[in-house]
Amino acid sequence: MTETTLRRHLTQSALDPNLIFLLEDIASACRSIASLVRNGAFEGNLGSANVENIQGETQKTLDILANDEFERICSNSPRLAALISEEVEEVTWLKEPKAGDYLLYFDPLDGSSNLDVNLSVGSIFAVMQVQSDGDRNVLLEGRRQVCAGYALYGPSTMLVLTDGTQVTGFTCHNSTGDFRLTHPNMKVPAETSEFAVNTSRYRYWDTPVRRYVDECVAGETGVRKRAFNMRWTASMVAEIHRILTRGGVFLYPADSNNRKAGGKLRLMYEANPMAMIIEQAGGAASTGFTSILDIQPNGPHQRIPVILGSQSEVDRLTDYHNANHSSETKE
Ligand code: P6P
Repeated sequence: MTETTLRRHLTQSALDPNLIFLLEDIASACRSIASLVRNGAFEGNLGSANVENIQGETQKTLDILANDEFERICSNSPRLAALISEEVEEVTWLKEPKAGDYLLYFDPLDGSSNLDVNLSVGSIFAVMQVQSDGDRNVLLEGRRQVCAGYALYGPSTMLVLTDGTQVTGFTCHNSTGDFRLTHPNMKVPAETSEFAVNTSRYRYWDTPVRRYVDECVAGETGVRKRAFNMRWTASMVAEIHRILTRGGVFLYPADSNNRKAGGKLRLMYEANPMAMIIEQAGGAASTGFTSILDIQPNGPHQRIPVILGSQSEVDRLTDYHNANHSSETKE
């Protein structure tokens, strides 16, 4: 059987050819980043670049190199008007924006603190469109994303993307380097017994999050009447891929320590693309109170609370947030 390549899959879709060109450029950038990551030790790229990014985080050398690959490879896409990168404070305009031109939002190397310990990292991207000729507004809500995806640099290099019709996974063939369809129509299992959260932040958590995690930890003797498992890989891409594959819920909620900053994860190039993927796969994505894709951004690097994954667990968490909010407002 002839395996379906990314090119065949995209050309069989109803996508605008210019969007297909862009998605193929993104795939090329991810393939190049995979090589940089796997050869990082040989090229002295694993360490810190001793530079702080807009996020106030010390950049890894590979953070910068990955960003450069996205810029170098994607900037030639014929209708790409602007790049919005986690690693760059300002929006990079490539051309005078015309209605329908593409806007590329990306986190070039997410989870890069895992590099030095040889654990999975990834790239995350989302594509939206210029709304009218000359319009330089890039602060569009996630519902306007025309496609979103991620690359996972794990035991294999995978590209997972959605064009708003389904979620599709491709694996990079180790010898030929092309992405081949391996995971058609990915769906988040509705039920799960696995949650992902950084439990070391327990002391900062609000009541609803503590309630949810306490109930999971209570297991068979608690209200959930079953055992739960916990995972935390410090790489959002790896967590989301696991959830897409076997279910689960991922939490990086607002807490007393990050609330002033808006949360930990960034809306435009982490939460929004993952929310689109998870919703397209039958799951849900919330801040605890609001669907992430409905948030009206206030800046390109805005942070946001993130709860996403299996629908039943996200629903439970939003119920707990709303119940707590109601009881607090009555006091
Ligand atoms: P913590 C990586 O820095 C990241 O943005 C996500 O990929 C990951 O889920 C989270 O932050 C890890 O956060 O608190 O474990 O360092």
